[in-house]
Amino acid sequence: MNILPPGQKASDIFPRFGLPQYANRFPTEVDKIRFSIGGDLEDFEISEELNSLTRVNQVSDFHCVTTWSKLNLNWSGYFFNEFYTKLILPNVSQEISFVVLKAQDGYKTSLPLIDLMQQNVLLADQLDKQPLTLEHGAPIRIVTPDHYGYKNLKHIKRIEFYTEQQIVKQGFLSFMDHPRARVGHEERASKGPGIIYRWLYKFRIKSTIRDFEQATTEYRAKLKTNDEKL
Ligand SMILES: Nc1nc2c(c(=O)[nH]1)N[C@H]1C(S)=C(S)[C@@H](COP(=O)(O)O)O[C@H]1N2
Ligand SMILES: [Mo]
Repeated sequence: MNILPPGQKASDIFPRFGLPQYANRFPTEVDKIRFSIGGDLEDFEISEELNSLTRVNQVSDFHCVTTWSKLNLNWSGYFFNEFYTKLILPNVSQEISFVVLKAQDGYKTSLPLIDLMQQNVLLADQLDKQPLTLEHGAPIRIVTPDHYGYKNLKHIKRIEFYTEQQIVKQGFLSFMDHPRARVGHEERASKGPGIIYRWLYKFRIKSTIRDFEQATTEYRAKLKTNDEKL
């Protein structure tokens, strides 16, 4: 039996989801795993290096801030902790405390390094033993079950490591990105108690799922016609 965190409800489906403005944005490179590292370190690229890490399978729950949860997702990939220790730390000369995550669709978020070093945080490239699809983060994404969905960045393009906290989101919508967003503490947003956001967000679930589904169907159709023309 899974115990749901405060304010969450189990969902039968695992939809492609996010802020409405991302429904029509898609990753450009989904077949090859390749992303860059930077920030307070010198830039370098990660690709085949991941093969030197231990492959791990993990069953974990996924909690979207809008109150839906998908239980028992079957991920496979690499521990972020091992990734950091083996592939990043040798290039680090300062004390890193903050990580900025950037995606191929323009989405970005951040987390304290200590949150990403938890034992259940993955760089995941498979779901249900299959390579990640366009819907769920191809070719590789972050899975951090103890943080709301919006910290589980899909389509990783770049990971930046910093000694100091950075401002990642500015403007009106910045309140939606809590610096930690821990599900157990109901840290849904950076302003006000989490509980009020349950009610604000849950009315948007259906329309968001529909918008994302429609955008994905159209995009897949376009990919298919392009293929046929070649
Ligand atoms: N690159 C990227 N990552 C993202 C998002 C996005 O729009 N783009 N949305 C976030 C949000 S709000 C949620 S709930 C989850 C949804 O993951 P899913 O689409 O695999 O269900 O992805 C998160 N990571
Ligand atoms: Mo979300």
